Amino acid sequence: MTRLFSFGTRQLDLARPQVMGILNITADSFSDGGQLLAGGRINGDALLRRAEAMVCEGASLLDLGAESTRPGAVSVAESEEVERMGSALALLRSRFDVVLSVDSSSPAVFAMAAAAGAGLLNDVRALRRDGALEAARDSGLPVCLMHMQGEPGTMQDDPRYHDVLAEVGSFLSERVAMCVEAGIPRERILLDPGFGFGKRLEHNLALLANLKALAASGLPILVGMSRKRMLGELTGRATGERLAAGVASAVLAAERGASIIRTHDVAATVDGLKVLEGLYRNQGRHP
Ligand code: 7PJ
Repeated sequence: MTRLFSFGTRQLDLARPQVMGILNITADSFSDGGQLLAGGRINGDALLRRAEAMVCEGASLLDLGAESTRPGAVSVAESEEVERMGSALALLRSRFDVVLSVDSSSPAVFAMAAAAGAGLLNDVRALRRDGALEAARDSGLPVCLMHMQGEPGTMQDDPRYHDVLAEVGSFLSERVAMCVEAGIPRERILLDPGFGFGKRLEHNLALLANLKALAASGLPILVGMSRKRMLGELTGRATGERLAAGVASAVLAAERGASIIRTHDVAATVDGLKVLEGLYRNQGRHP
C-alpha cells in the first residue's frame, strides 16, 4: 500500500514515515541558531554541508526557517526573510532530490517559494496572516497547518485549555475549512498539533497520546518534538542532550500515525523509525 502525496515537483510515499531535517537560517534559534547565518549573511558552504549530511542520513524533506519562533526571538523584516529564504532555496534546489519546505508565515515568502524550488509551505500560524491563504493558494504548493495558542513571544506564559484535544482538533478543522473555501483543496493539506506552541507538558502528552484521532481526519500528520522543552521536562536534560528522547518521541508519534517527523537529528531518527518499520513488516502490516 502506498499513499503518494505531491510536494510541487516531487512525490513522497506517506504510507511510511518520512523524516524532515531542520535547517535554521537564523541568528537565534533555540538549539542551533547562528550556525548557518552570520552577520546577516547565509553561510552557503555550511548550509550545503548540513543539507548534504541530512540527505545522506535519510531526510526526504528539509525545512528551511529564516525567522526564529523562539520566545523572545528578534523579528526579521519580511524583505529580509524573503531574501534569506530565496538564497537558501536557490542554493539547495538543484543539488538535492528532496522536498524543500519553507517554515514561514509570510505571504511574500509564499509568493516566491514555488518558483524558487520549494515543495511545501509550513506555517506555524496556519495561514492566519493577512493574504496568506491567497498567496498559498496561488503558489499551488501543499501547506502544513499547525496549531498554536497565542503568539510565539508570549505563548508559554500561561497556556490553558478546557479540552486540549477538542480545541486543537476544532482549530485545525476550521483552518482546513478556510483553506478549502479559499481554493486550497484537501489533497494539499497536512496537519500538525504544534508541540510546544502554547502548551504545557500535560497538553503535549495528551496530544501525543491521541495523535491517532488527528490522523483520523485522513490528512497526513506532521510532528516536531525534536529537542523541545517537553523532552527536557521529561528527562531533565539540556537542549543538546535530548537526542534519545527525541528519537523515542518520533517513534511514538509514527506509531500513532504521524507521516512526517521534523527533527534536528536525522540519522538517529531514521534508525528509530527503521525499528518500527521492521516490526510492521514482520507482522505483514504496512507500514
Ligand atoms: C515546528 C515547526 C513544529 C511545524 C517549529 C522548534 C521550533 N513547524 N517549526 N511543527 N516547530 N510544522 O523547532 O523547536 O512543531 S520551530
